[in-house]
Amino acid sequence: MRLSRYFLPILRDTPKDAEIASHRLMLRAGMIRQEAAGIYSFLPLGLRVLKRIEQIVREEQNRAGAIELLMPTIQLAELWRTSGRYDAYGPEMLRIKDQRGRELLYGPTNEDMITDIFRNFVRTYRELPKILYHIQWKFRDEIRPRFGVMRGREFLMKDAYSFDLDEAAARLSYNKMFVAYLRTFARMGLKAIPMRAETGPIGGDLSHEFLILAETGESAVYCNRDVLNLPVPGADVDYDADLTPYIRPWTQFYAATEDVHDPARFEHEVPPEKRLHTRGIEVGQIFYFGTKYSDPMQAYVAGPDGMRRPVHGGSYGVGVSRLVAAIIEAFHDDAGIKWPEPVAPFKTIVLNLRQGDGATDAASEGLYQALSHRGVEVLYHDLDERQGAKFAVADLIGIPWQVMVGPRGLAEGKVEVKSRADGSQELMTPAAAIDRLAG
Ligand code: 5CA
Repeated sequence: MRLSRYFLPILRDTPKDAEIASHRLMLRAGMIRQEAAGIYSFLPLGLRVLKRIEQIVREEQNRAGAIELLMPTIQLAELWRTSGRYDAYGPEMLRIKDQRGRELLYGPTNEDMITDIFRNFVRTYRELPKILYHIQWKFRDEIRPRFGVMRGREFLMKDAYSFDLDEAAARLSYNKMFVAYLRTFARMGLKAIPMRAETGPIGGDLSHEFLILAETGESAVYCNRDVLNLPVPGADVDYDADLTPYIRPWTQFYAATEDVHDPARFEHEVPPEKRLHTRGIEVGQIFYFGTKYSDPMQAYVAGPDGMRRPVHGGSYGVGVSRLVAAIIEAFHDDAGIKWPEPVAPFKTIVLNLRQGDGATDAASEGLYQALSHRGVEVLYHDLDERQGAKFAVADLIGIPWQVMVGPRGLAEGKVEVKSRADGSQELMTPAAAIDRLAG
């Protein structure tokens, strides 16, 4: 992509009302624009990151055996009455009427709808277990939307729903999602820690929140420092095998959010030097809620004995749009964002340091073409701007590799390749740079 043809509305000034780094950087880097309180457009650069996060989430859901579908954002109020949640949900739900006077709502979550789909098609235990998921926009009319896409009103969520014959089977589904979440966040470069959590309006008695530790996080957390060093299951994990050996290390250490924190237990279980009390950003939450929805909605299946009984369910959310901000909170410096490669909007940026100079233009153009042909996502800074301004933009938008093409280096047949992550720089021939970046 040539910057001269792209749409990258960089802001010069730091936006005044953005309180945390990720919000400021997303606005400055031209990733998002606020349309209303807690409602954002994702501009092209922001959308690229959102899509990459979404794809990692999708791949790990699929690997765990979950099946993707897509439910609408708009739902019937009637449906929520069948589960008894319409009145219970409260003012965060955006209630709408269509022109025929039918009551609709903009979905804040989908337990009710997926249970309705399930009960319509599934009759027997032979079709179980099933985990269905979608990646869809949600609306929650938060009283205090803040920190940009971190706490929005409209936000993108991956929500999965499991269906099992009994509690024991449902716990296996819960474990699958637990492991899938460990892998999902690790692939984005994040250390997300599962912590025992409150279930809130989703219901149920077993829940974990996955949090990344950050001073700017909204949740207070308490844990044993040792959880920070636990291994994450590899890509070869067998989701049909017993997953408890992967999970037990994570659940044996104390790790709890404020809502369920037990100070006496914390002090009893965690030696003083291991106690960590800090803040975190919740990037995902998983719930087991038994028959909370299947009971009132009569989502029954016949068991091996022919008896019909309500299915046991769980739901599993990942904050896809929130992750864009959470990753920036974890990876930035004073100059800007430092994207981990797996979620970066482009892998490489080519900086033409003397636009209009025949040799520099030709070398930059050549690099841009060659990298593109080799399948590297590359942004070519081909605008007529000062060197310093180009460096600043490259650092701000955080592309992992910067290739600097200038007359001084070219005189020796070299370009400079700089890593945004650690600032290291290396002179090499354009051919070597292409091999390095396309490797
Ligand atoms: N139905 C369940 C699981 S599918 C559910 O809704 N869970 S949740 O309420 O915990 O939301 C799932 C994830 O969505 C959260 O962990 C969080 O990462 C993200 N999320 C929740 N509210 C917001 C919000 N206002 N803005 C951005 N992300 C949010």
